[in-house]
Amino acid sequence: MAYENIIVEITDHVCLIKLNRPKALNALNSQLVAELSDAVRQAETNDKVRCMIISGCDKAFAAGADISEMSEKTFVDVVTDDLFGASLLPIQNANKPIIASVAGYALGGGCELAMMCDFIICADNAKFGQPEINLGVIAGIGGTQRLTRFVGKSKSMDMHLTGRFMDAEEAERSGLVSRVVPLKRLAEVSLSIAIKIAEKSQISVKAAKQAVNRSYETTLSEGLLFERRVFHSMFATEDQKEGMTAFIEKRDPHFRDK
Ligand code: DAK
Repeated sequence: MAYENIIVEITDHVCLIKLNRPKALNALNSQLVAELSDAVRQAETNDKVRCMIISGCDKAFAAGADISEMSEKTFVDVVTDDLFGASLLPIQNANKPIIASVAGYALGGGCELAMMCDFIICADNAKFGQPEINLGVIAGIGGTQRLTRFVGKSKSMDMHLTGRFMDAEEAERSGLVSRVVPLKRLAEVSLSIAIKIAEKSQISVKAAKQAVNRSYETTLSEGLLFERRVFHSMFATEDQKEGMTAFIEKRDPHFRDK
């Protein structure tokens, strides 16, 4: 698939996917979403890729679903097309880690896209929000569910009912983002974090991602059992022997994903 709305680059085992509709503040139209999903699917099966980053431009990660594309749609249209249903599953279901690197606006579907990723690093100019209430709709790609899990009911309700934006400092304080960095350093810091993840045993990376995600889906006791069993299974890998031996021998481990 030829990409017109995203730019994809692979460097140091990291696939950088940059949303590239800056004039529309990276509003998520169907073509951009199709390209993004395709890029993630390709990265998932590319052995050279061990981590992904989704980013936007300095002014906007994504200012939401494309309102001009959506405005005339009917109920039957959105149900029939399953708007933003299956098309975003490759991101939600990715096995490889995906970092959202957010500068500027991450609103509506843009905020939801960021939350679909494994974690969010943002620039100090980031603004998060679920302003769909101002358009006479509500969040539709997971905002009411994921934002509530990130920041709790009170703040999530505030965001969804008033449509207000949350700045980077509040987003970090509330647990929505893992780190805030100066805008100038966002790309560099995001890449260095992704490279760090890419250097780990990919078996452990996948296991850690699955175990953390399981905490959203199950009870504590089931989650603890899942984690323990996955931990036990790591002892069947060469990378566990290498990691622990390297520690004892006071050297860096050389993981082979085996
Ligand atoms: N869609 C389309 N175009 C957009 C856009 C958007 N979401 N956001 C910005 N743009 C365009 C503007 O129209 C403008 O285009 P031109 O007029 O230059 O052609 C250009 O980007 C620059 O925007 P502004 O001139 O407005 O820039 P400002 O700096 O003044 O303001 C802003 C920036 C981000 C505060 C403002 O643009 C804004 O409020 N944008 C809309 C934010 C928003 O409401 N986002 C939520 C979108 S609704 C569903 C699932 C999910 C969804 C829907 C259905 N189903 C399952 C059925 C999701 C819905 C949403 O995300």
